[in-house]
Amino acid sequence: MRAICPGSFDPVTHGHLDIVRRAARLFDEVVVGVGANTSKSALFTPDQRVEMLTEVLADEPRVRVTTFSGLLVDYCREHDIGAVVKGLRFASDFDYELQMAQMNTRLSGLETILLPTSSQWSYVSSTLVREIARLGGDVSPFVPEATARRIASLGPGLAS
Ligand code: COD
Repeated sequence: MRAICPGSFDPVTHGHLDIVRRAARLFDEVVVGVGANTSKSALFTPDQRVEMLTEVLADEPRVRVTTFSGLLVDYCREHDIGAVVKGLRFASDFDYELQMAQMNTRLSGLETILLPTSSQWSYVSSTLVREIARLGGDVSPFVPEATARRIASLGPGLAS
């Protein structure tokens, strides 16, 4: 079966990568779908995020990375994707993910698999990485090396 790991990935973190790599052990093919979460202010464009994810996941032959827009259920129907894989860190993730999972099932019968975060990445989020980066801190422990370099290259005038 083909599955999708959807997210904003702005930027991709070791927490995201852990979920994608574990999903790739469970499914025949995993699509990493870069979507837009309009409630968050972006650091990178969707195309830049796809580039960074593609580079770091080049060693996973069953994983491919793409952007998607519109409803996730429509994208999955059009691309023969049978399951959504999401990561769970804490109770607030559960509340958010459960509601989306139930809505997606109601909309089209699409199932969601919730994988618990690995303990070493449970506190990592793109939102905190963006904040640390904007305030000039070191994000290299939380993101792949190439992503950290890319964030550093944005310089002091980081996208707002
Ligand atoms: N450890 C484990 N999992 C993690 C970690 C971590 N450290 N960090 C993040 N994750 C998980 C998140 O829990 C989430 O499951 C996934 O990784 C992606 O996280 P983000 O923050 O990059 O992405 P989001 O939550 O902003 O992405 C939201 C989507 C774009 C997926 C969502 O808005 C969506 O599906 N939009 C499409 C429109 C749609 O269909 N809307 C109706 C939904 S019912």
